[in-house]
Amino acid sequence: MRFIHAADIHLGMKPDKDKAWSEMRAAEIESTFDKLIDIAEERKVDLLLLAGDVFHTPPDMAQLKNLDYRLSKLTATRTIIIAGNHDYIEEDSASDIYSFESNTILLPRDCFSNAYMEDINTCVTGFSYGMVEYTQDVTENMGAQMEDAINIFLVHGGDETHIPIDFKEIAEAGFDYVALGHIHKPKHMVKNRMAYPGSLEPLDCTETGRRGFIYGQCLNGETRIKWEPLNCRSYINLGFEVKPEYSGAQIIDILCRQIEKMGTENIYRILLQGNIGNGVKPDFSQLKLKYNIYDISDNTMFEYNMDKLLLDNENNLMGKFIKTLSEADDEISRKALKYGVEAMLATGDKR
Ligand SMILES: [Mn+2]
Repeated sequence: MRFIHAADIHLGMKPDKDKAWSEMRAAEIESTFDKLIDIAEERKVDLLLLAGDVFHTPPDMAQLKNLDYRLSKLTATRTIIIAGNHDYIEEDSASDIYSFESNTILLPRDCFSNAYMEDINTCVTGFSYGMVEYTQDVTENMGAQMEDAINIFLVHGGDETHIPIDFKEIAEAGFDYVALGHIHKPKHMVKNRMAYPGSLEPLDCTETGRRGFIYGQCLNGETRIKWEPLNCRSYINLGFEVKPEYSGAQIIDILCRQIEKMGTENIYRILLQGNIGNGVKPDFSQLKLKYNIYDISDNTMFEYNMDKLLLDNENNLMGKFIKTLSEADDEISRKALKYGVEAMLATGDKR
């Protein structure tokens, strides 16, 4: 029995709402999901397991019809879905009453139920959210449901307010595989037995690194899984050590080359550190125009020798300013010191 396990697709979400690429990212969430369906079809897997938050918000009829249509392209694969905290099933809501035409089962809300498929002798046990939060571990005392069958457990959650799962207990509950959802970073909880595939596309700037799905196989009582990347764009934190001899144009040029090397499709958060030459102000407008720049933090310090500056200005405003702010060793004071000294050097007014 071969399967694909994915979760946290968040169809309908528009990431980075204030950024130029927001609409494009919304479309990519859709197209990467289509890619996943294509892969399931190519490999003719027996099961497609979707472990919650397929939708970003509880879906309406039209969204469910779209999903149903897309899943109907699978000719050899059954899809088993649970609802998560984002797409929880309210009583009499669209997902509560929708009946799929494709070979798809959306497990019911607020209780554990089993989907047994005789031809592949596999029992999938799962729980759909019926509300946003579960502070109780509803998985307590759950175990493999069928003897002499492949048993798969489908659960969304794992933090305090979204089913605080006792992973150790579940690991020993006799399931051949536990397909988790909710945590957006891919994570193997127990080797070949229990895993979060992570979101299919990264959904905000904190979700750095690749995203993808799990391809697995249960054969003769043994489960093997492999995580595969699928996302089309990644968030990258790009740290850059500025040197005092760099001109502004040179800084921009080096950043361009790094971005070209790491992939122009990615979304960058740039962090400038180190010492910048006196009065050097890189012009980031071209960079922002050409690439996907999420933000730029400038933590550079001017190259001046603070001790010498203090000595030369012992009895004036600048000296007093440096002395006062140097004593407080926190981020804001460091920035204030930098901006203040910069302003006084620029105006030449130190009194
Ligand atoms: Mn979730």
